[in-house]
Amino acid sequence: KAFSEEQEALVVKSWNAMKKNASELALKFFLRVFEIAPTAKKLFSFLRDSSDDVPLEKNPKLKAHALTVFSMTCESAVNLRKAGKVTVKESNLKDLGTTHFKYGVADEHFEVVRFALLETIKEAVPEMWSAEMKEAWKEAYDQLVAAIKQEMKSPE
Ligand code: HEM
Ligand code: ISQ
Repeated sequence: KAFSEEQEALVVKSWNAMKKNASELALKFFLRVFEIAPTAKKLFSFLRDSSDDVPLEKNPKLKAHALTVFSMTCESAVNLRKAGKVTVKESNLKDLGTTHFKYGVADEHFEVVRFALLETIKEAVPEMWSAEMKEAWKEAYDQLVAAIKQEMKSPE
């Protein structure tokens, strides 16, 4: 599916506006995921291993992890437009496929995370939010997920 320059611009613009509140955003994103799917908490080793008396917002790995999902989706949007396909650099698709397969991430989880991602953006930049912006993020996320799932299906 084609990804237009306008769609890329909508994703990049909103991500740039959200970055300054990155911490708060990351925490909200994670909390939203666990609100919808409480059992997903068990998938994350750094949450499973941390004792119950360390609150989520104090977990050092949580913020970085949630922000990676945002930045990779944004990066995916840029590359979809530039190259016409998903390319991610930080950690390659094979590694992402392996990690998510190993930790037991299921199809429903990808939908929960997509919903949480879109809601988090909507609340972060209400003045910018539009049906077009939603569609652009959804498309960038869906295509990134399709690429990750492809790798999950054929683990080495
Ligand atoms: C780990 C990105 C979807 C659960 C990771 C890592 C990245 C990442 C970059 C760390 C890579 C590594 O350790 O090799 C993404 C992206 C997603 C996505 C870009 C969608 C576009 C999901 C979904 C779930 C999930 C839907 C399930 C709720 C996990 C878990 C880990 C992980 C459990 C391992 C965390 C740990 O170290 O314990 N993800 N993820 N991810 N992701 Fe995702
Ligand atoms: C998916 N993978 C890694 C980290 C995440 C944080 C929040 C929501 C989804 C995630």
